Amino acid sequence: MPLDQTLLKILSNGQFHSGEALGAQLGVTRSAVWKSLQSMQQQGLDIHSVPGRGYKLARPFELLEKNTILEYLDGGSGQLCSGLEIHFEIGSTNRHLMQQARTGLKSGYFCLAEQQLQGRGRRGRDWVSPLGGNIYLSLLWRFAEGPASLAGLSLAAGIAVTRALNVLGITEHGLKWPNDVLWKGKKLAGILLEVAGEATGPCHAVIGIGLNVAMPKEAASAIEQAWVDIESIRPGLGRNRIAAELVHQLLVVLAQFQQSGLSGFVDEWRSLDHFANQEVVLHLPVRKIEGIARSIDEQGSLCLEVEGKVSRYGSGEVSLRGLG
Ligand code: BT5
Repeated sequence: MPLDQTLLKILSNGQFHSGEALGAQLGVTRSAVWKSLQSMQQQGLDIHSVPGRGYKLARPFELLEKNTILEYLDGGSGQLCSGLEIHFEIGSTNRHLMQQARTGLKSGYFCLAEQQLQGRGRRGRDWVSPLGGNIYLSLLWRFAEGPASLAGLSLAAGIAVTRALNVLGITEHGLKWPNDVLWKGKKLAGILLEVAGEATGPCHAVIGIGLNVAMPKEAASAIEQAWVDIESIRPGLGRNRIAAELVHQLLVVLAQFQQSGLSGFVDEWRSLDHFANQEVVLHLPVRKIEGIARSIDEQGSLCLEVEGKVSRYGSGEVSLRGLG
């Protein structure tokens, strides 16, 4: 286990620990302890240092634990999980699973990380992924058909996230087409779907979810839109419980999507649509279209009403008129 990780495990009890005691416990010098703490601070973790008392995490921290997450899964969804790995540090959980997919991993395989050094959003954007208590999770799923059959999969994944939030007692959330989970209009989670395979099938998808649980303030300054984390909505929820709920709901949703596609999720998605019937701007690669958002069709395309006529769009970015 890397020194940072072991150190974090000791500090996670929320108590003060002197540099000397930490060094002795880990069999390293005080200066090695200090360097490791400093590097974790640079990665985003809030650590208090008080002369004479030592070091303490600014807030309690629960490291992700594979067995704890698996124990939360009931027999039903647990059987759908083919494996789960947790990394302390990784470039991107999505990229990792896209690469690992070539090794024959089965559907239902998860990768989680405490931090991502190159967390990815869509279209080359970044996902701010500091160490400090958020969830970065990817799931691999295989399909017999080609990528065209996966239209709507990222919308279904959004449903899984909102179902997990419901179970955790978080309400007032909504979905923004195609793939944002909002809470009172602020971005709480993002979904990145990546697909590879033959045009006529088979293909595989990696569904990546970044869910803000406890975002270190300093790292958050890199996010150029309104955001929120679970800690400020409903403090004190354990991260392993949150991760397990997400894993469970994703497994249930993916199993259903594989059988019957988006059809069973369309009404639920519409009921959560944050922009329904609002004046929006749809940003396409070469132009912008202003209209009224009329939610989604059966395939998950955005329905946009312009001068009384509704057209459907399979991709693009939506913002509220006046804001984008
Ligand atoms: C997304 O992209 O919303 C998809 C994010 C998916 C992240 C997960 S984490 C696990 C897996 N592994 C990865 O490498 N990625 C996935 P997009 O719609 O392009 O939104 C990106 C935009 O959201 C950025 O340009 C920022 O404005 C904002 N943003 C970045 N980090 C954020 C954060 N932590 N919380 C809220 N907003 C954020």
